[in-house]
Amino acid sequence: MTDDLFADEPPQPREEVLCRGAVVLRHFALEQEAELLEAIAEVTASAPFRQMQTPGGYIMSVAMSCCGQWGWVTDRSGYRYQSTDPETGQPWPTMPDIFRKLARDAAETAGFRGFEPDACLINRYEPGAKMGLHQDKDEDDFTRPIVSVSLGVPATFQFGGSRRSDRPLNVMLASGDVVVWGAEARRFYHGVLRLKQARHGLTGELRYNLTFRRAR
Ligand code: MD6
Ligand code: FE
Repeated sequence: MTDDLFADEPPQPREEVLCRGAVVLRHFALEQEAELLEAIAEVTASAPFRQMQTPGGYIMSVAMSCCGQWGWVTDRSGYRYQSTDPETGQPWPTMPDIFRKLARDAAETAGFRGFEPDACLINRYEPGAKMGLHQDKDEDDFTRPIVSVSLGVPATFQFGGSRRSDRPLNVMLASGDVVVWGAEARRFYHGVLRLKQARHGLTGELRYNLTFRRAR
């Protein structure tokens, strides 16, 4: 950890392998933090954050929105991708270029060339919000990776294995950290522990997460 010894230099990106197919790119999006947050504000002005219902009838503690050709939604009838926002009936907002380029560059850095996301899920965590262990398995092509960008207050990301019972690794994700996830890790269980009360200069008490996928 040499970051703070050179406090007048921006922290240098660093790669931490979690397992075959999954890597954390520390600070990868840090320079673009403010611009990414502005783009989130623009997208969610037309597709507002909402807390969706799971098929089992629970209200998710994480508020979500989407942009791009496909949006991920859940309600009593199940999880799915759809091209329109169920709240407004309108197509999801266009994926901002800065999102698309970041996702592509991060994927390439992790060894997945030519990643063209058609879906971006935007998660917003308030203190106390969490996401239980789950697999991302509603996409058509599991040879495509997922790119996940953390912004704002840090969170503990849990990263398990192919079975729910596999004991997860706890990984702290700070603002600007990017996780790229593919190959044999693509369907591994993962989640986010209850967000602790903390402050970030640009987001206050909130954490945002962007997950980019190729849905179709
Ligand atoms: C989050 N992330 O960090 C939730 N899924 O808020 C995810 O569910 C996720 O970070 C697949 C790959 C990376 C992720
Ligand atoms: Fe996920």
